Amino acid sequence: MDQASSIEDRFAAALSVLEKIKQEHVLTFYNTLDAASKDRLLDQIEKIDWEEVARLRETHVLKDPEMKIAENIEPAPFYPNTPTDDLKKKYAEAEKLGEKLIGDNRVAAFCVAGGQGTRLGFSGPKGMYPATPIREVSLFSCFADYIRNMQRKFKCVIPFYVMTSPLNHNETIKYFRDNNYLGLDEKNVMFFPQAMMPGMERSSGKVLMASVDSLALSPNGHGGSLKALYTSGAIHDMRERGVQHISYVQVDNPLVKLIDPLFIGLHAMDEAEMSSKMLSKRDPFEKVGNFCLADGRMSVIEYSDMPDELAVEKNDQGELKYCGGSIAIHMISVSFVEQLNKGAFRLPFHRAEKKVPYMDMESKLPVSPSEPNGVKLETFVFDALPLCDTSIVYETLREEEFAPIKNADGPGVLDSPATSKQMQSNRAGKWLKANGVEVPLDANGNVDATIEVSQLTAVCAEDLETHPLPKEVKRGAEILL
Ligand code: UD2
Repeated sequence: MDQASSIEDRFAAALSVLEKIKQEHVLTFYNTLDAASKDRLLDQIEKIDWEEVARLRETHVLKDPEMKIAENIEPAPFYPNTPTDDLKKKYAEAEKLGEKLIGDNRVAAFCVAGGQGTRLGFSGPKGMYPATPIREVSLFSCFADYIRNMQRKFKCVIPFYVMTSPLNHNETIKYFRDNNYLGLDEKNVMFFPQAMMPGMERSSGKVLMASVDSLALSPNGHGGSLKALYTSGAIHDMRERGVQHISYVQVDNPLVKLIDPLFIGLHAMDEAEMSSKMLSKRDPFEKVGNFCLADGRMSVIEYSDMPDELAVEKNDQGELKYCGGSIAIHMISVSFVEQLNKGAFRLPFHRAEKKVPYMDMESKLPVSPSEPNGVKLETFVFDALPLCDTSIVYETLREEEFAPIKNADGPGVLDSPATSKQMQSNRAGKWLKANGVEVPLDANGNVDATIEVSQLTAVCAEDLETHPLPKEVKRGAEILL
């Protein structure tokens, strides 16, 4: 809608669209609102694709769409972490190419941080969560330090793009501003919010209201990043800078190798449009997506959609056949995002029944449901993989690269701050050991000390070679490097 349109015209246009799809109840209180609230509500309404909402109400809300798994599924091929003899030369060349691309300012870092972090029970943007074992620096700080390290090493600029959502956008920007952009140059950091989707009432498909002047909105899934990168101008900014490849990471993993020369090089050398890192699944039902070739196309089948009989299937060597777990680390080519957005690309929506807080339309009182009352709809970034002509998968190691913080601490809880901190100490211990330092282990093989290596100091074991190191780490010690 044209900015200059009068508020009356905007209201009339909104009403006409909403009446057609029988969602006009969202304007019930419009006439009682002041000018600012009218504008807020209309603004939300104008940003939503109501035709899509109407379609999804039929296909995904009033019924649970059956997930169709392709007829021909096989495990996806991948580049192993340790190269076989015939791959050694390629890996060496790929690493060189990756380093050249980084040094030539062709690579950007991109973090999707629009999620709500509900499971962790942290009220601020998740990137602000104090993640590391000693200094307790934030997840965003880990990424900023990583970028600073690589910029120093390769004498280059790595612009950092952060996707927020309207729910945490201002707070995220304030955090960076208040903390001097975490040591990065302000002009190389860009924030943009993803789009939102209205929650719908499970049985009626009616859009839920959060208050008299607001819909019950939530972020439209990390798949929304592929559109938001384009509509926000981030892709345009990358083009102006000469950036060709985007290193995509989630906000929750402090161990992620945000800028990885070998992975970047393999992606670029094979001219892939979108590539992924995988790790060997801990067990058949680990909550990570599964890399497959579905009718010959690279795909990730989310853990919740993977049929049990496939998940447990073994290969001839008695190992899990579908061992490749997706940890949501990707390289995405700038030209691929452009090509998607210039065409009419549409990622499939996934349905999740959730407790959606809403306003009771009779009493106007807020309700916090104790049972799932609504349906949230999200798209997933990995659903763009089948749209690629070429997509590669590279195997990483869990102990080197994956220690996500997803759940609040508790006995036996995985992917929590405590498990992540232990894994951060473990990786630091492994790097020290590789440099000749004695490191104590406990009965479970965990490092029996708290060790933190700032990403500014090192992003791999080799970075510690020139750093002053202790001869040994004492049991129970705290070591900060
Ligand atoms: C994701 C993957 C799972 C595995 C795992 C690894 C999905 C559906 N599953 O599970 O296969 O790779 O991660 O850790 O992705 N986000 C947004 N906007 C949104 C929703 C999410 O930016 O609308 C971001 C969020 O801030 C976080 C990331 O996406 O950085 C992951 O989101 P999640 O916590 O919903 O994904 P999870 O842990 O269920």
